[in-house]
Amino acid sequence: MIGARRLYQTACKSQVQVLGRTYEVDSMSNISNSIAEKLNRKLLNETLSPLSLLCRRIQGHFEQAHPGQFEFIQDDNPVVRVTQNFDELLIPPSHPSRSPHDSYYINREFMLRTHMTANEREIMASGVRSFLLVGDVYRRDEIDTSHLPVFHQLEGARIFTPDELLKMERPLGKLNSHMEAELGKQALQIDHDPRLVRIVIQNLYETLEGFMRSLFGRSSQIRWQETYFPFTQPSFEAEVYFNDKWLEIFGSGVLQKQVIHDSIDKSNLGWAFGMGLERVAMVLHQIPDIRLFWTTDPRFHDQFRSQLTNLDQPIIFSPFSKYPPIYRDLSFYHDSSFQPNEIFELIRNVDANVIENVQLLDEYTNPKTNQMSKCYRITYRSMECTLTDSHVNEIHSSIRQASQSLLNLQLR
Ligand code: FA5
Ligand code: MG
Repeated sequence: MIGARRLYQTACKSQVQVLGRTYEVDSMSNISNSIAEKLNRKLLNETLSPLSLLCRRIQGHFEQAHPGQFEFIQDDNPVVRVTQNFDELLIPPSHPSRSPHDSYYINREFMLRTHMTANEREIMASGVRSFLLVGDVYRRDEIDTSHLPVFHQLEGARIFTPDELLKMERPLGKLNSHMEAELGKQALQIDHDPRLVRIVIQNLYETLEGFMRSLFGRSSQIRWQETYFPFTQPSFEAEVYFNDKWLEIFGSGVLQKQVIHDSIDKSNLGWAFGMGLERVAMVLHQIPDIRLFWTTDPRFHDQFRSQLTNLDQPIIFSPFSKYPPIYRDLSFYHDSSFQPNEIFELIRNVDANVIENVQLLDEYTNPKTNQMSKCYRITYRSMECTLTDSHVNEIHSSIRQASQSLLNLQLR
């Protein structure tokens, strides 16, 4: 039933190599060819990638604003145990992100991390209490100009002893009034001292406001809102007003007691945050399509060269080409087991590089027969050349064939 899973199994039989290690394939395995290709290219190690430049800039800010405080760690191996990504972070067994429709499984024991929070506990276990962590993360997702199944996250965390916190307390203990209001909406963790929690939140707020202003400008407008994560309580997300839009930058909160590693005394408290690097780089440089980060065209990377010597140099990307799009529609009948992410994954596996967008145009359920149908419009556009009609027809016909043979869809 699951297309990507079949593609993978035919290609790889009973074992698979991921980043030099061999894993057994089982019924959970669903890593597709297009993901396997991306696993080996480490954008954070390419000096002219706007992502690695952004990481250096972030590191520079933290070293200057909080000297000696944070250890900077890059983790290039996205393979984690399923328990690390979910169970240890208190993500319940029924959570939708655990579904193989949403996440990439190597097998029932190992997966590609869906967020950098998955590596936090092992860093704490190594004795590091205050860190910034970057790496690649993987999620099965829709296809458009701001989503790819692989992106990069910066995670940060800081753990305090009660003594450290009390030394940081302000005479007035005053929180920013907006944070005060947001905090008022959420319950604290049982057995957390509200006085200590306020100091943790004050530090989270000041550290991350300073960080966002260093990225988006001193006078940028920032707003904090309550949100929910299973591994933090209370939890906040922050948005920045940039180019006439509010943009979600990161999620954050006070780490759940059970999430802080057992090697750390139970009286300690800490905060953590997680932020998407592509999203920030796209906004800062006005990069219009997330696929550009993966191009090998030097006309992209050369535009960031001046940041090698001056990281704060503002750079607005100028599109080097806008090749025309070609549209094709894919219409089919399906039953209630149909999952949209399966068709996205199938399309990506036929040729991920020339597909800009897949959009649901129309859906219909026949009231008499209960038969369902959907029509998706696929936008074909290359970043590197003008596509010809016959090339697109070939790809489109492969997609049609694969929809029939792998997903059992009845084409219209
Ligand atoms: C998380 O991944 C949490 N682990 C963040 C966190 C860490 C919360 C520590 C509390 C404590 P979320 O799924 O919202 O949360 O993603 C975090 C950030 O990653 C988002 O704010 C956004 O900047 C970025 N992001 C999420 N999904 C995508 C995507 N598909 N493409 C690009 N960036 C994304
Ligand atoms: Mg979010």
